[in-house]
Amino acid sequence: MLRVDALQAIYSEVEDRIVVTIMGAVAAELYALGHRSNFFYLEHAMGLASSMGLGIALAMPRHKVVVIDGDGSLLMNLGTLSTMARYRPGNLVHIVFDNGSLLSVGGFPTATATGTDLAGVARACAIPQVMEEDTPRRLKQAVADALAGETLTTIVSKVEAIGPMSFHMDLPLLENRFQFKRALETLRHQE
Ligand SMILES: Cc1ncc(C[n+]2csc(CCOP(=O)(O)OP(=O)(O)O)c2C)c(N)n1
Repeated sequence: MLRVDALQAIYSEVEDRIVVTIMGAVAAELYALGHRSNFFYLEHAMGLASSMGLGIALAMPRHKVVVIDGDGSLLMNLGTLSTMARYRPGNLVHIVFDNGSLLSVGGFPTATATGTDLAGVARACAIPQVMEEDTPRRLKQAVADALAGETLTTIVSKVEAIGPMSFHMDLPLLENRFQFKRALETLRHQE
């Protein structure tokens, strides 16, 4: 599965949700599909998109939060899985695109390329619902089901180590940060 096809498939499920992504290739791919003020692309702080998503999910329990993670990023912050499982917000959906690679910085192999099983780690950390979906159609269904439910979910999707032609995003970090903050405030005022 190409990650860009997976993103295309889930776009309609996540476009109105609070979305936090890791930086790099996947951020550029989602941005190219259509930026929304409720999307935040966490630059620089590798590994912490899930931690940021967890904080937002706990602070805004009436809203669904989707984190789009990568294998290299998750491996850098594996403890996030036990922290997520400890607080287990039912409004958090954690999608991990596992391409076995640090694609955004040149494609060095990660530990999932040598056998680490992130879905297994998530289960061992007590994430209550862990799924593995490797086609766009199945992933879309899994995301829809997780968003319709009230159970903290991690979905691991194996994808090819292929990224976009360009990582350019015409959106400076600070602009994204202010847009996103206002989007969250608007959601809060609707409560
Ligand atoms: C603390 C830290 N270390 C390293 C980097 C450089 N860096 C940016 S993206 C990236 C790779 C991310 O890998 P992964 O999560 O697997 O996503 P992919 O690039 O494969 O889509 C790295 C190493 C960084 N930004 N911060």
